[in-house]
Amino acid sequence: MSSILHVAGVELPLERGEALLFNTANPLSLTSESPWVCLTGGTLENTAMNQSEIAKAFERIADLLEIDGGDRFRINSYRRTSRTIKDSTEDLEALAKANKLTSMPGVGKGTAERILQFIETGTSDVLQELEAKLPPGLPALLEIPGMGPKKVALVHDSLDVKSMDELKAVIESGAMAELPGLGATSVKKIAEGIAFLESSGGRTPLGIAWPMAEALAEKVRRLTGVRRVEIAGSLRRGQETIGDIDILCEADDGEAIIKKFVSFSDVKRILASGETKGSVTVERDKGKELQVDLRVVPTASFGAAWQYFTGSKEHNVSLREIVVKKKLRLNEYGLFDGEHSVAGAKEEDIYEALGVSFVPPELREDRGEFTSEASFEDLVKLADIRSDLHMHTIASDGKNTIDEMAEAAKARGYEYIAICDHSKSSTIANGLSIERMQAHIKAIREANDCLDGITILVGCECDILSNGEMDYPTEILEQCDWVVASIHAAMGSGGKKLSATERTIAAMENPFVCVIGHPTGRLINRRKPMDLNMAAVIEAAKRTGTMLEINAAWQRLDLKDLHVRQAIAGGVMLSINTDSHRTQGFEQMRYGIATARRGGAKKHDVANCLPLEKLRQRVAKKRPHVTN
Ligand code: DGT
Ligand code: CA
Ligand code: CA
Ligand code: ZN
Repeated sequence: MSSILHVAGVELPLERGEALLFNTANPLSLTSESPWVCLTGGTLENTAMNQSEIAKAFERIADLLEIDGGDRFRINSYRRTSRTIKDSTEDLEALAKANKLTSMPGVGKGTAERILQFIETGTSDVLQELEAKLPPGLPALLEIPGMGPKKVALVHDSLDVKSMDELKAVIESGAMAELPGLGATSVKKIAEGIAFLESSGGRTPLGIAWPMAEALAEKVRRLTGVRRVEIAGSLRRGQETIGDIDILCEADDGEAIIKKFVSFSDVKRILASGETKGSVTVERDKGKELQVDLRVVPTASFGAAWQYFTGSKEHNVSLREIVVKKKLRLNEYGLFDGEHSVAGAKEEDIYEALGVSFVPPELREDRGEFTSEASFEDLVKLADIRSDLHMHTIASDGKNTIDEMAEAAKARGYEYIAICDHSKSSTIANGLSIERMQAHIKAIREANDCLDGITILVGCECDILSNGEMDYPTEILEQCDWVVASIHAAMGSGGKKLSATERTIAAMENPFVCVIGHPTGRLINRRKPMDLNMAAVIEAAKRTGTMLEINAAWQRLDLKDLHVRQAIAGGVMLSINTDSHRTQGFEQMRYGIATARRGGAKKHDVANCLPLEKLRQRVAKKRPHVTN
């Protein structure tokens, strides 16, 4: 079973038990006064919980009830309500306001009251009672990939497991594998899930941290006496996950600024409050906190401090070697020759004074940025992007119409887009049957004819089946201007005929396949990448003239930075797409750009920086030539 999770304007199909884990990477519990409730732009929602959060809360009640050994009928009823809410095209809040919640299928008076309670308070008595009743360490086990409520209930009832540590103990002792219906393989998977959870749980995905950092930076910017505020650290470098947020502020009275900073309404805990540095935590998710460091520096040191606190540490260490060779001294206050300051106010001046090129923040990882081969010219940037070539509409699992997506893309200044709804085998994602796809193609062409100022390409996101074949026949694919081919099912490929690498390469052999969507299938902090031989994939991409996607959805960032490097070195063209399921999803392009830049991608490496005619030529090159 699976569900669709809505986060920050993106929707992801999830397998059972995954939703809650994902939950931990999502600041669902931010209150309505928090400026970053709407993560990828759009309007501020003035309710304690939005629709998808409420749907998830119902799902959680069902999960907890199931662990508690609750009544089957009740459990199913909560799950059904969750699905109803999730699938509802009507605005839950509007329904609630109009007192019409009971008009939804299967929603009675009691359920309506619970929904209302969630909207108004962000929680419900039922949920709180369940959480209080179960051993406190038990619900956390649901976050382990591979552990659904049934298994949690099983280990609790049979082995009296009440916490993560106790679960680890029964895995160690072999007792868990003895339980009916489990066995060594599934226990091994759960053990891997625990290891994965523990290794990745602490860092915050870029797409969560970035809007939070911006909102906080903006608050600091509005304080009196503040001249300039910038973001530093791993966030400025566009790293896929963030340990803590670093903010730099130019002002004279540091202590006064820090005092105000640590008393922001968002602050959960104050870790430090001094004359130049304040360190706090803000709530990222129920129980999870994200650290934010603010440093206040004078004008003369701003550039030096920005350079220093942008890091990475490894980049700074390498830079220091150059500094030492020049018999200079560099710290967060400036670059010095003896007592004389050589540079400090501007970051560029520091690099210049050291005789090296200014290194774009995304490339400050000590991955060869100081070598003579390094070139930063034409590194791709947001302004170079002319289109988005992977998005969904209400035809499959998106939330907006073709027109709405096109209008939003036009408003962003795009010249063209490709509508790429799911193919027939993606039943979870309401994939289009051949008949529906035929009608959809017509609808896209019509929308294109009616709308000026942007070209809407007919596209699809066609599943790569487990045997490596495409989910649509040639007669559909050849009608598409743009075909994204993706693996969505049977990722494990254990026991299957073809490996993920073989499936991917088989898809690339298809002349209509333009690009491989989210090539490794990973979900940051949640699902490991498929076991893909990247070198072989890149080689085949080059040979067949197929592009590789940088899926910009922050949950994916797939290809990731190092793969981008590898692909470019292999002469493969990239396409940076947001895979948007609603108009707000377009905002995520910046995460894809950051990833591309970290991989050293230049404007000419990116397909959606091409004018439409050039893109069409590239697509045509791979296709069979009709001669007559
Ligand atoms: P994060 O927070 O783990 O995602 O990664 P960063 O890079 O943001 O690291 P953070 O927040 O600990 O420190 C911010 C920057 O400050 C870091 O990138 C480089 C600089 N920095 C911190 N500690 C040191 C250090 O011991 N030596 C040098 N050279 N730089 C440091
Ligand atoms: Ca940091
Ligand atoms: Ca820090
Ligand atoms: Zn997609």
